[in-house]
Amino acid sequence: MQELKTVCPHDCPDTCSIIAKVEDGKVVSTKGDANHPFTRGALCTKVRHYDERIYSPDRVLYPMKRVGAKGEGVFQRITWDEALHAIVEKLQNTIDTYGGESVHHFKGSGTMGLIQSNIHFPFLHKIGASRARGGLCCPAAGIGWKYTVGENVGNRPESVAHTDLLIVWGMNMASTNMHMLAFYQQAKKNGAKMIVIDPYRHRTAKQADWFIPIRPGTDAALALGMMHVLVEEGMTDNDYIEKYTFGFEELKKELPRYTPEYVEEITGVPADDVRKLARMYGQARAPFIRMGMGLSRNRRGGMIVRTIACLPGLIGAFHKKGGGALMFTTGVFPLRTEAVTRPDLLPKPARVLDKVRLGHSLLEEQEPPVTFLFVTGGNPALSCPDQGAVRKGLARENLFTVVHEQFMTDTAKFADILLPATTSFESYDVYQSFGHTYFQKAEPVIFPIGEAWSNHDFYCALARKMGFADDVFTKPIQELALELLPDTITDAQKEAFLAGEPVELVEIEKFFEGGFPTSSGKLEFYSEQMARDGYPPLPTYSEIEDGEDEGDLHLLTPPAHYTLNTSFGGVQSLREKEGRPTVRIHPEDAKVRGITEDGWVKVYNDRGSIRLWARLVEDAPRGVVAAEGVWWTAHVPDGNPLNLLPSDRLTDMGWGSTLHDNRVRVRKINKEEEVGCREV
Ligand SMILES: Nc1nc2c(c(=O)[nH]1)N[C@H]1C(S)=C(S)[C@@H](COP(=O)(O)OP(=O)(O)OC[C@H]3O[C@@H](n4cnc5c(=O)[nH]c(N)nc54)[C@H](O)[C@@H]3O)O[C@H]1N2
Ligand SMILES: Nc1nc2c(c(=O)[nH]1)N[C@H]1C(S)=C(S)[C@@H](COP(=O)(O)OP(=O)(O)OC[C@H]3O[C@@H](n4cnc5c(=O)[nH]c(N)nc54)[C@H](O)[C@@H]3O)O[C@H]1N2
Ligand code: SF4
Ligand SMILES: [Mo]
Repeated sequence: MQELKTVCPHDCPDTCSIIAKVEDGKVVSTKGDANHPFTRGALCTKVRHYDERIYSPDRVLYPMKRVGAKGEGVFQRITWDEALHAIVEKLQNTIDTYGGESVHHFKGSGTMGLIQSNIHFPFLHKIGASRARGGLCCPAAGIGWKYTVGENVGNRPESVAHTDLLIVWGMNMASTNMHMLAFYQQAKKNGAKMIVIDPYRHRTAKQADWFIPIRPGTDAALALGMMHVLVEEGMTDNDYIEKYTFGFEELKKELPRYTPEYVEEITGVPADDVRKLARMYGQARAPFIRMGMGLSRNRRGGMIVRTIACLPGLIGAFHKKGGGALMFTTGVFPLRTEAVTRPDLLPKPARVLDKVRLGHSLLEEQEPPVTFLFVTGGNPALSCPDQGAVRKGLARENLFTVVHEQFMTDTAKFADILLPATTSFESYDVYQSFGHTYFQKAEPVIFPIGEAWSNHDFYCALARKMGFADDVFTKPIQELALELLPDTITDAQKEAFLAGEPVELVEIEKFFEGGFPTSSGKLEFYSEQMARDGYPPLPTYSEIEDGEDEGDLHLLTPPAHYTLNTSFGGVQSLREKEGRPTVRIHPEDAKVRGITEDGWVKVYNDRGSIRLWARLVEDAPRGVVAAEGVWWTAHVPDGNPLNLLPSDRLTDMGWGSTLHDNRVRVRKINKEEEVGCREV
């Protein structure tokens, strides 16, 4: 038996260091690595029995070609050689007929490894394929944060151990960032308090000292109301403002209208609570705000994050031990990702398509049309909004789709050629985190299962078969990894990296030495860059006309505790723990719809209709319903995916998804409809 080190590849801020126990070439168990400074030996429930995912009966083990209808999932085994040959032939034909831009790619967040998740880029650049902009997750959050702070860095997550007040703003930390919450537990022992601001009472909210339910999408108004009270009641740190911030006088002129009473009208948070919150924040020694990604998944998302990021600037919290704020840590890594992405291989600027609007790109008239689609590490037939359009697009007979996957996912079933992918336990990569400051390399701990290839294996082989001789396609992956390292790396850091230890290259505190990493060197209440980019230069709450009457309830689509996006749908034990595809609805909202007890209901709007198990609980305030998790269609009662309901509208910044910003109706299902409702 061997104990081998690896890293969790999933799209999670915690990027855990894992120790895999391997016996006779098989992973028999997984545990956390106690030597990792941030994750400290703990793994979440999802990854604690990762062998179940690696050896799942749903794994794709061999290359296959489709012999059934698109979406049906009937395939015939072929060899890798045959698969590559078929892809190259079709690709060349497509490029000759329509040009390189008729080729499109959906890159998901299945692996966060810097090489495996980027290695398709040099290949796509070479053929001049269409490029994707934006993303499902949270591009608006990154952009909004940077307008205020300058870089995607914040206060060290571990430092929350020294806070006296943690505000968890739009994040279900207990499910999605548990290691940072563990640092807060140390502060709690010393009397710290936790406030959660979220539209619904999730796991983390239930642990909070104070849960503040807020109307979705209105957080900028709440933050501005807090600023109003801080200024009015003289709780600001004026020396700090003078030294470290830009544009306070302009901001001050905006604040009078954000009275707690006006803020109550917008947010639903009672005026007295707005005052109480502002006072708790203003009087705390070192308050820390942890913002979640979901906070930005709405039409005001970027501006919300930009506005909340201003709050610590008013009281000097960014420079207090235990205080400040955090959105991402991504900006702390000076790694040379262009060694893998190779923008220099792009012959000319290529057409750009919105990732969030995949259905639109596949269905609506494009010049040239999209006739070839690669999917790597993603499951757009479940994860993208406006599923109706996505699935119709994927079903197009004149679209050739290549899916490289670990599992027989909903998307895989639409593939013309389906290729088996390794898991991170079977492949090499380098990981940086977006929730802590360490990066780490991981060697494979077992041989590939079946005939699985890594993304690197696949795209390099395909490039060579296309006749591309560039060195990125031929050099060993270990060499590529070394090219990611910056010149500034010390010998000791390099040695630790090569030994597979977590390495911190730059201390995050450096970014705040003497100021902020913005162009003015200060935290920007007023942003000239925003004005240049066509946004209001000051923190703002803006009204949005809905314009469409899609439903009378606001739908939230947050993460589930026991799964991660769609990546654990193939693990039965986790699915069983999660229970059923559920929608939480306030008992009063249920009652007026004739629903008096928990049971299957129909949730629908203009885009689609699905079945969910209604749980009548006061976790959801009136007017809001929450459906956690994205279930595979094989595990939902009528086979209809949740993301039929959200629209493909974009965020205010960064072409992100607005998955938390949709309206639906809920109704009881009739007796005859129950027949189609298989028990799951
Ligand atoms: N309703 C609802 N919708 C959501 C969300 C939600 O919470 N609710 N979350 C949204 C968010 S935040 C995100 S980031 C997106 C995520 O959506 P996607 O980016 O589509 O990610 P996943 O659904 O996790 O699918 C990742 C797939 O990649 C495969 N994979 C993993 N590693 C590798 C690899 O190394 N190589 C290859 N070839 N494949 C691999 C996995 O098996 C998995 O099927 O979903 C968004 N959609
Ligand atoms: N267990 C588990 N862990 C995960 C994932 C998972 O699916 N399961 N997904 C991973 C991925 S890809 C990501 S991006 C992260 C996401 O992790 P989180 O940031 O925790 O989750 P989000 O969906 O982004 O939404 C977080 C919270 O934002 C709230 N919210 C929505 N709209 C608003 C609003 O307008 N205002 C406020 N204040 N709150 C709002 C939602 O109700 C939800 O509780 O988690 C990662 N980790
Ligand atoms: S999903 Fe997140 S918490 Fe779980 S093991 Fe991976 S990095 Fe750690
Ligand atoms: Mo995400």
